[in-house]
Amino acid sequence: MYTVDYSKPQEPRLAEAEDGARLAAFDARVAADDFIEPKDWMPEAYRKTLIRQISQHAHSEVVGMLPEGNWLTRAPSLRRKAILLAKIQDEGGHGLYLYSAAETLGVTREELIEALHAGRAKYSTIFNYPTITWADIGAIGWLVDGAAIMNQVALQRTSYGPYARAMVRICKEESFHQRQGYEAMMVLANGTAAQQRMAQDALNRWWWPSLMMFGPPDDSSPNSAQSIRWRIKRETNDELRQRFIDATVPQAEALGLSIPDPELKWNEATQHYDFGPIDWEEFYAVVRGEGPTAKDRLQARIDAWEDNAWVREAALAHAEKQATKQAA
Ligand code: FAQ
Repeated sequence: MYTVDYSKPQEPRLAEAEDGARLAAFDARVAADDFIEPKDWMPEAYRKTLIRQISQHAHSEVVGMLPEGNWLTRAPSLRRKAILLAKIQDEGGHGLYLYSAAETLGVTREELIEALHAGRAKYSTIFNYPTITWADIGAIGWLVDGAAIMNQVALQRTSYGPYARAMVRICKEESFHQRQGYEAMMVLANGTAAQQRMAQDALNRWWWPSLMMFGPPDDSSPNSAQSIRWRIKRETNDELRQRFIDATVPQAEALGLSIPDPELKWNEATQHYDFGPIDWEEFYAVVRGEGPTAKDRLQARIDAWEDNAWVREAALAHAEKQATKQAA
């Protein structure tokens, strides 16, 4: 069995068994944009990088259900409640596809979940911020799902087959998530003065953390260069962040809301928006587990796992009973 090892796979170190010919064949397949499949030979560092990234992604989806779950009982209408329920359910599904993709690399779901609960595994910084008002639910759909899609569209062509295929379906669902969030913001932004203030306040609080979702700047991103070579990542953190800003600023303008960045300015020469400095100290503090809601989020996951142990036990007992019946 593969043990979850979150130590950094900086450079591909070849074990003796991983001979040059197999590595050359692997590199050629990646360069030809072929998908690598679970039974194919792959360098150990490639496998470790994938387990790290896919499991962090899976954990993000599942922890990401919590900030929105906070508003399920307080959604302003039955329609909004039904939409939010469907969205949160989709996120649980995304977690399951991604855990399944990670399992094809020889790690078990229990090991991955244990690593999350023990604080050894990361999940996206964005889910360590509180959802204070209903507008935060609109802002999450618009900005957080918007940022997630920007990153995940590229991952549909990631080099590992099971991850790429999971991303195709996830992207379709994320697209609906983003639109429903934008539509909720549109209603607030065109509503009463109090609703407009609520929408602006949500944008003010979610804007910078959304930019941080793309990860550290390229010159401080230890994994990017190798992941791009392996075509696990298809674009860099900074490229995707810039694309997100370029797409989102006109959306904010259409809502009549202001992006909370006094340095934000269209640059005719680069054909991109210039933007102000991101507070990377805040990002690293949240990555270290010091985010405003970090402890609550992790505790909620641990409680859910423990309180619902009986469901897993019942499902396993049922499966065993069915297997015995079939064998008889
Ligand atoms: N949060 O060298 P890099 C969603 C870590 S899904 C926490 O640049 P890499 C859906 C990084 O792990 C959102 N940690 O790393 C939804 C690494 O640490 P390590 C999740 C972060 O992997 C919406 C270290 O910093 N999406 O939102 C973050 O090449 C609404 C150095 O960084 C994915 O996971 C961060 N933001 O690039 C659900 C997409 N950024 O492991 C509910 C897949 C970086 O070496 C509601 N993942 N770190 O100790 C990726 O594309 C990449 O993993 C990146 C990071 C781009 C996130």
